[in-house]
Amino acid sequence: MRNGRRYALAAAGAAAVLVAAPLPAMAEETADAATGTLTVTRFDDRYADGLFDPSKTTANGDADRLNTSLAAQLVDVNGTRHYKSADADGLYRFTDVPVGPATLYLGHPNYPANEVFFDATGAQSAADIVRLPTTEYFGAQGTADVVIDEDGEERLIGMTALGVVAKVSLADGTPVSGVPAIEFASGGEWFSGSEYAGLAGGYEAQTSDYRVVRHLPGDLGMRLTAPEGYRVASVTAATGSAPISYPDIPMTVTERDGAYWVSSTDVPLYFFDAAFLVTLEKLPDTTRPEVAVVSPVPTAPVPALALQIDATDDGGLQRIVANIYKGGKLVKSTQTAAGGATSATHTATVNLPDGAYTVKYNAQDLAGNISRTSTFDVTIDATAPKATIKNGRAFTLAKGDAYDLISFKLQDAGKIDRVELNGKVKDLTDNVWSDVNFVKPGTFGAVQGENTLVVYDVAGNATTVIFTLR
Ligand SMILES: [Ca+2]
Ligand SMILES: [Ca+2]
Ligand SMILES: [Ca+2]
Ligand SMILES: [Ca+2]
Repeated sequence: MRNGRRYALAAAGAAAVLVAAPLPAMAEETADAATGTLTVTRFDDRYADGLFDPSKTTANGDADRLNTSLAAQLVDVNGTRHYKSADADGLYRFTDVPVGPATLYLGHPNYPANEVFFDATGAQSAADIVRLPTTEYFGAQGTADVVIDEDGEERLIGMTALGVVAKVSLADGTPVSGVPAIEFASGGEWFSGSEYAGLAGGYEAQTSDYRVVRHLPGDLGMRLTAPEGYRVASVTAATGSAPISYPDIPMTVTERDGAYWVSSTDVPLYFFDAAFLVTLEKLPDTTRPEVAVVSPVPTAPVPALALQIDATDDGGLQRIVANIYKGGKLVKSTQTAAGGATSATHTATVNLPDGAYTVKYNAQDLAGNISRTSTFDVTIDATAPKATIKNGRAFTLAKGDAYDLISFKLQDAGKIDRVELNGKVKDLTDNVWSDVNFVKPGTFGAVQGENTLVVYDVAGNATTVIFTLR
């Protein structure tokens, strides 16, 4: 009805203009002069559901209301600017607008703009609303394309300043910086987030000119890629004026399609933030430790087992173990606790009876993973060689406590390696049985008077014999 009346008035105005116009142009002027009206309902979506319904109230009693505080502007098909304040009933009515495409501008209350406008014309739910761009036209303006026709046009335009943020931390509250990817959603659109400067672990989406993205009412979403080695342990949400620091009112979070969602209708004031509070935890460690023996490199008998076994594990080591077996039976177990270190060394010196042994060693991480068990064989020889003086005149000639000639028979189960006579080395073929024959002054470094013969086995054990040559 209202539009019809306005149209009638517009037609009367056109007729008045024609009084002064030349008669032949009358038909053409009548066609060109077709006009229409545009009625704009502008509202603050204080109960943030994207619809204009003042009967609904938020948790703290706020409700949608018309916004009449600023003028609305319309640039018509001819480029003419129409400037309107709200009528007494709170609506903006542009009349006598030439039919054709036009642009509607609704002023932001802040400059630079810190709100977002949306077109809710005909919307049944927040899913139907459409984000409007903000452009500059005598200030920051929510901007909508309209087409004026003779039937009259109506627009329902809402304004909101919802924020969506995330705080990412570990269970102990340590903030997590450098989350590889985090995004926030509203109005069916995803916005890439970044970390606040100066607030570790706090994230939000920013516009290309580094200003906060204001979100449309409806489902507000967040999804993120946890840093390598971590996963999401829990996501909760809260709302408030500064929820990153003071998350006061809990919000219900639902999870779907790999994202977390809250409803903007849980936000008590339409310029508050919904804050997702993300707790990360380390991924379970399923990787075995690596382990390597450093000592001994068991190619020959040794007098004692000096173990050094190194291990590494990215998730932290619990202990390194080396068990010593003889004939398949455990004779000694050694270990070192690693206390969660990512690398550790186990050392032990083990004295054992002579014989052949097998050592099995491995490492365990904090998660209980056990490295491959490795094995090496080792022979213990802790017994010094035997050296006995040979009898028989061909080998040995004794005169009292001294000798004109002396020969030795050498024996060692771990094999004789060499002798040193007065410090002069004589290498021998490694054998269980060996000899040093026909020693007299002038041979093998022997001298008149006291001589010292040291006999070594392969393991390094030594026997010393002192004798006197005449
Ligand atoms: Ca509403
Ligand atoms: Ca591991
Ligand atoms: Ca020996
Ligand atoms: Ca030798």
